[in-house]
Amino acid sequence: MISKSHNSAARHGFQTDDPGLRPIAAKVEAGERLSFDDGVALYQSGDILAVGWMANAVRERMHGDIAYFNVNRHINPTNVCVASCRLCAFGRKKGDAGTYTMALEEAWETAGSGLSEAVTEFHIVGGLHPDLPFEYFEDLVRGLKIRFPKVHIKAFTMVEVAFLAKRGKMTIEETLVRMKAAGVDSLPGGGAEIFADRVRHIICDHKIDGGEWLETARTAHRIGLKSNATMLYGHVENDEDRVDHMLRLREVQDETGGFQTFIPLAFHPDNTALAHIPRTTGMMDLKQIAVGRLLLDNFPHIKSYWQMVSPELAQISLRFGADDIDGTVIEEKIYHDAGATTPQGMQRSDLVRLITEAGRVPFERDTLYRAVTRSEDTFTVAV
Ligand code: V47
Repeated sequence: MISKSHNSAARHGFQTDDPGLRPIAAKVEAGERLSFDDGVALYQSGDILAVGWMANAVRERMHGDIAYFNVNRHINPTNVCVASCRLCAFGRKKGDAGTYTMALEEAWETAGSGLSEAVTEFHIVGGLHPDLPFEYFEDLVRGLKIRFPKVHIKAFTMVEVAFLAKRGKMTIEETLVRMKAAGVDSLPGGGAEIFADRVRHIICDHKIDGGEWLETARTAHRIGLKSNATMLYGHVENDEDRVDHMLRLREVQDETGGFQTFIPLAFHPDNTALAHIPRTTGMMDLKQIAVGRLLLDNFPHIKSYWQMVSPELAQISLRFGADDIDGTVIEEKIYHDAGATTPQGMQRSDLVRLITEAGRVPFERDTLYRAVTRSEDTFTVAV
């Protein structure tokens, strides 16, 4: 067990030239919950170092110097999608150029390819395909479990679950129960975007609304499936929309305790219908991590997903509230279709180096944040 050493934030005093941050700092120090107005004030402050200092203090209180990463592989079984989300460059209409749908054998083969070290997680998300039957997804997961019994399957966003339920004429609960029986171990956090209707109508009009996303998460947690939660920022949303999004997540988490990690996702505009929107900046990216850590006091983990914000910024985020930088990924399609210039994947050793050079202690986790130890080309999870 790696000890959690303490604690650089506590050693230095809080300083700010923004008087609006002082009452928030007092609450953070006392471990009090922040309000909606506090969230907006954090966003509106230009003092990123003071906001980051507070977030780092909370992060160190929870995790000491540990920074988590995992060895995972993304699989996107299809890019055919009935929704035409303006935010997305990945989905394509059936029959359009550039569509693909993996045959099951192909998906299983993809799962085992390109590995230099045994992965502990398959992360599976894809388009809302109009014709693929529910059994395709069950068989996909069952086949993976047979071939890779030790690998955790984190599969299908709340949006995919709700779509498959509707198409299969099942309730959300029936759908999730069948997925779990097939071998789904937890759910990724995608499709949350921004919950506010005004924003959702612009960026992803065809998706389930915010209330349905949260209800699907509640149901997953109730039947014993953990999940993550994302927030897509840097498009047409404002500070209030982001704070509202996080407080709605916090409310569900108070009820269920089923969310593991909050992941702010930086909007990539290239090749989307919102291509005129400029990319997010470093200040904005760091702010999301820090405000997320401060508002989501009941979320155990805040992930700075290196694919989204660059390895360099993910590394710095480890001092601005993040305790996790995600994984090796191996092959990423969704952001690369939208212009991401980050590598498609990283080696385990690259992640360890990023974390170590940030002065943190690398901790390889499985999807449920249990310690992973390696020998040769296999691994063991501490239970
Ligand atoms: O829901 C789509 C986002 C998400 C774009 O749970 C875009 O560990 C930026 O959920 N620019 C899917 N973002 C990915 C996802 C995820 C990723 C990493 C880790 C986890 C986890 C979950 O990608 C979608 C959407 O919010 N997305 N298009 C775009 N142009």
